[in-house]
Amino acid sequence: MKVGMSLTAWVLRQQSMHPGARGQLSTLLTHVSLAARMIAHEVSQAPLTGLVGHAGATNVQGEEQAKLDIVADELFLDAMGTSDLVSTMVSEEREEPEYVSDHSGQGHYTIFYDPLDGSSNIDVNVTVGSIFGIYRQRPNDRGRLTDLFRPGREQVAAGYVMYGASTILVLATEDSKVQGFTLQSEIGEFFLTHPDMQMPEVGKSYSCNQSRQPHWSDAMVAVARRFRDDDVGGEKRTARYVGSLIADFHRTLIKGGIFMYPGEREKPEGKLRLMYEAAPLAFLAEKAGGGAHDGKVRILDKVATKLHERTPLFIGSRVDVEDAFARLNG
Ligand code: AHM
Ligand code: MG
Repeated sequence: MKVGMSLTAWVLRQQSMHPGARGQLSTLLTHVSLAARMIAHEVSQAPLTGLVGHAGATNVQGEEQAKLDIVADELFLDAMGTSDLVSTMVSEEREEPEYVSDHSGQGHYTIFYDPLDGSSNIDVNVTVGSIFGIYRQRPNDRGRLTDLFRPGREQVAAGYVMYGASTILVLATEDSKVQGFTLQSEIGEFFLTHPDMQMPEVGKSYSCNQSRQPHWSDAMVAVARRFRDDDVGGEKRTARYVGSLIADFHRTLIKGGIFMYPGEREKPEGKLRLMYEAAPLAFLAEKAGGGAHDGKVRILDKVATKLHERTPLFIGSRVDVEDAFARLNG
């Protein structure tokens, strides 16, 4: 194996480029890596340890919790909580924000996270992921609920961990490009395998749950049909839909194309959550040269009015998301 740069080395190098930095974000990212490694271990062993199937409870969205949802949520909370730098954590699995005690008084960060997105896929050994977005708290607003309702463009770092054939951590900070690290599980370290990730301007696949079409607006039906029928560089596009957001987004990030989870007639807000699904991925998409909107508004400009707010999501290659926007609003 050719050894690349480790995540630890990358984080320290980023820090050294900012002489005044106190290393807080670096510390946070090493705790994200710890959470990722612990959850990756649980995911890989789930059929052996019995952590498959439902836990028998429902979360705040009224969705059935998988056993691993609960385990991953606790691991993520513990791993980030011990950093002493986070004082507020908002999880898909918890109705209210979790206020973590920071002994150092340095807990100036808030994290939104989905500990295990797509967890129903665990039972069939399909890729799942964790998603996170980190905000620096506003000094005058610390500890107040108002500090949680912020546009995604204010994230200081965001990313996801993909538990697939390999475990891959993809992240960006406010002043970095998008970086992808692959876990060497025997050594227990992530190595930089996808430096400075850039999304192709246009892609050859489109991704949406076509079975929802009867619930879509006429404009949305036309958008999906246009992606199916029009050529890209003389070739027809192909449809790709895993039904696990991180798997669908990761493919879109690397190969280009568009992922769409639109609003529906009876559910105009769609399915996906703004703060811990759409906003972190939109942060990465834009950093990689792509884009993300909800059909009307840029995702990173949206301000939630409730913690678990949902949003329609169109995300991917710049040309493709602009095209969808134009057709939805034409
Ligand atoms: P979850 O947060 O309850 O796991 O649901 C989110 C998942 C995403 O991973 C995926 O993109 C979407 O739900 C799939 O929804 P559908 O089954 O309606 O196509
Ligand atoms: Mg989710």
